[in-house]
Amino acid sequence: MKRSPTRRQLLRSTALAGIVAMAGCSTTNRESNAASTSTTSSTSTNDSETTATTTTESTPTPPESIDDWLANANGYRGDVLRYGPGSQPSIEVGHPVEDGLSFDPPVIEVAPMTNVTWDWTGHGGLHNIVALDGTFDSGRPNAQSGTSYHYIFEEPGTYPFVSEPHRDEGMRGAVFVKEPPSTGNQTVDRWVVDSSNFDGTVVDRTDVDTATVSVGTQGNRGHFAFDPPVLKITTGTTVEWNWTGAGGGHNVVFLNSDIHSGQVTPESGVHFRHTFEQSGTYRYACQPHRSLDQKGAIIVE
Ligand SMILES: [Cu+2]
Repeated sequence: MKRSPTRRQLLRSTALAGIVAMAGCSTTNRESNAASTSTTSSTSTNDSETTATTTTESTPTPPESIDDWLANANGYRGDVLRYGPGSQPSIEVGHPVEDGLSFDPPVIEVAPMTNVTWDWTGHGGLHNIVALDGTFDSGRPNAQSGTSYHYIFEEPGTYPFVSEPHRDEGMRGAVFVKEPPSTGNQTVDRWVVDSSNFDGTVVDRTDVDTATVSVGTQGNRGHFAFDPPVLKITTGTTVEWNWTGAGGGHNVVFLNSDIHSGQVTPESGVHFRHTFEQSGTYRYACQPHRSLDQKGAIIVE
């Protein structure tokens, strides 16, 4: 019976350490407040807790759960639009959708050092762009179409933002900054990096004679994906493309080669087969949906 209070004390001190650590964390993240807070805070635990509370109240508060917060973002259906390294994404400010005014696209994923631009449409009156954690702020709201604001995201992280005049009406968005998914094969990575269902995985089918790719699976803001987007096989393997029947008419057209399925069809079923006799890296797309990033790659060993 002597052990339990000891253990409880231990847990308690761990919890306190957690609070102190969090306080430190929140002050360093918010530069402007950090300066004033650090000069006034003393060393006792009680003061640290008070400081943490004050800091949270006096700055815009990032949401505890980004998913819950984004559930009320106008125009957001769970699709995160990924932009590969070197791209220059732009977000429309004041895009009318069913549930009101939105950012379009509302949620994007970019690589570190990406320059993101917001362009005002002129719809819906005054807008500005304010990061909830204070990282960026376009200043006074403006209604003028042609207004734009940009910010270069250097650090990986999650950056939720709002248009302040419409923050309670769901005009929300977010920028996820992270290193792009990678297979280690640069040719493949560059080709499929924008495809939303690509996560860096190479599906290994080097053990079979026939491998299957689904055409028109969920992704890229609709049923505009190949699954798996990246497949590895050996020479002599036949790949068959199996249409799901979703997403409208698709086809399969290879880059720098005459391999293609020929027809654009919405019907479900296997409409194309190809046996790969030469090793190499093969890239292909669905022609009607190439601009939506319906892309795939085959690595033949
Ligand atoms: Cu397609």
